Amino acid sequence: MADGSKFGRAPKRGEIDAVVVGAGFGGMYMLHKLRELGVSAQGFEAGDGVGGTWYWNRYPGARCDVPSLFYSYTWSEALQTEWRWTEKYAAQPEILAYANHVADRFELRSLIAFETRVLSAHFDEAVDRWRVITDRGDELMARYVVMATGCLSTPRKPPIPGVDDFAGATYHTGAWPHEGVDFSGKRVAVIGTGSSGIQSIPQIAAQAEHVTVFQRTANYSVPANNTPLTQKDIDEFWKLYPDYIAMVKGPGMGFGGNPANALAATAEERRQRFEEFWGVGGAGFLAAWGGIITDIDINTEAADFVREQIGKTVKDPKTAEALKPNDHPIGTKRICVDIDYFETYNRPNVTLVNLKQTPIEAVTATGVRTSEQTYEVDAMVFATGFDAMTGTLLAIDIQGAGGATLKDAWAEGPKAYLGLAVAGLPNLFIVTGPGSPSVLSNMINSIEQHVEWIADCIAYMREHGFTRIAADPPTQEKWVGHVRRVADKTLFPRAASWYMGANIPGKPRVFMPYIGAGYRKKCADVAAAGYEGFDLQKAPSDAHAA
Ligand code: N01
Repeated sequence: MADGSKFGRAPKRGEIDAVVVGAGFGGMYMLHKLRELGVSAQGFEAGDGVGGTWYWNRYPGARCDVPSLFYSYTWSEALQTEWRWTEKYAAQPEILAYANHVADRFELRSLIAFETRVLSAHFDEAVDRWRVITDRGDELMARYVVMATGCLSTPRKPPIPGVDDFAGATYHTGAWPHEGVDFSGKRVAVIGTGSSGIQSIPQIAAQAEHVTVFQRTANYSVPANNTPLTQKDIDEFWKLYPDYIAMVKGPGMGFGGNPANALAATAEERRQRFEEFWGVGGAGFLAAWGGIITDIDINTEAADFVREQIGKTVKDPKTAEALKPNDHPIGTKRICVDIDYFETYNRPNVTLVNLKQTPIEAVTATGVRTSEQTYEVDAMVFATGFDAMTGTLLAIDIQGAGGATLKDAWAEGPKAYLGLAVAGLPNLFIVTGPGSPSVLSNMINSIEQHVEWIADCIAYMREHGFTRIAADPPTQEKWVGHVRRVADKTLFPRAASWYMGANIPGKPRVFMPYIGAGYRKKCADVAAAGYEGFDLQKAPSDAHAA
């Protein structure tokens, strides 16, 4: 890693304009924008390199489920033209290489202290600055704090009895060893069949002696139909690019679409379109018909179609039946995109354990015990997900004006105005926070929109001499209510998903991302109206606003 700053560096102390937490795609772009504005900024990153989610999730099979050509920053056309993706859906090493290329090309590394975790941020009202403390002894007084900490960055190992007693090697897909893992000749347990499990199981099965998959909830998955990218694909992309940019910069799309056209079509026409979208592959399957995510009848037809494909693919009828999702509408948990996932169950070295019938009772020193039997294994892979959207933020001791803590503010679930700012925490911004489209959108586009909004806001404050901006509590409350009402019109609340916080015992059940249309326009309108819904102040003591 071409980073001279990470080992043995002296703690950073003193005043700075901004602290940026996290060096994934959000943090890197934020640092670039702040530097452009002439705002001094310090990045802190727990890992020893850039890339965020793509730095940590190095499990075999990790791959983007957004087509690579669209999973790129749009803010530098030079970068867009010079970077050449090799596959329709890029694999993790290629995306991490892209992140490293960006860090080098835009000379971002010198702005980041690596292997450094932010422990606390307390707002000092006397000076309108955050006191930011890290685990490496840094203590900075920053006018602004930008949390670019990612939505899926706190891996979660479930509290199964005996889970720490296992004598063999254990891995979590979200914190995979950088040197890789050789499963040759090993009996491996994989717990979890979300996107990470579904991507990694075929790869692990290709190497290991035996894989036992412990499935609690069967999941919908659509084949990626991944292919190498050809020059023709790239030429096509550039033809579409102006429309794509217009869409990215446009008012912002909502989820769901109009069910009317699906209902007007015949069952045969609907089926044909499912076939067509299945053939193309990928998460776009959910766009086969408007209304899949809002109308249970259309949704059930789509779900039946997927169940039928599983039945056709998996040879053993009992395994096929267990793999058919049946307890939530399709799309209400993140749809998975796979390469040979269901086919993998036709391998002689793969066993599916249906935890709905035979739950896990305990992990022992040598394996996994269910209500039926013990499975002896040499290694265990936890593909058990994350404390999504709030876990990483709540792990930092954040205290705003009057000592109000983020923990208290979010005791009943996350509340953030536009997903960008939290009432009571002045001058602190979240990139793709709860209450914004975030995980339901192309993350890289949403990251760009938030970073640009935050940069514009800081520029505005500096220009007008403001030292404090805070979301107005009643306006935030209205937004939070709106986010919930929009979600309630969809099928999303019917699933016990991580979108709802349902994967973490005790976490409030609140649908966290925003699914409505027009989000970008709303953010732009708020800014154009002088940051409507925010309270802006000037500190008389601070003549030179940072
Ligand atoms: O995590 P998950 P993930 N006993 O929470 C199971 C993104 N992503 O890492 O559903 C047994 O989805 C749990 O079962 P259940 C994407 O947004 C993207 O896979 O709770 N099982 C579930 O099967 C994704 O949605 C890509 O019943 C237990 C699994 O573990 C998000 O990250 C690739 C259990 C967790 O699934 C998270 O995906 C990877 C227990 N005690 C990830 N506890 C791309 O393709 C949990 N489970 C870009």
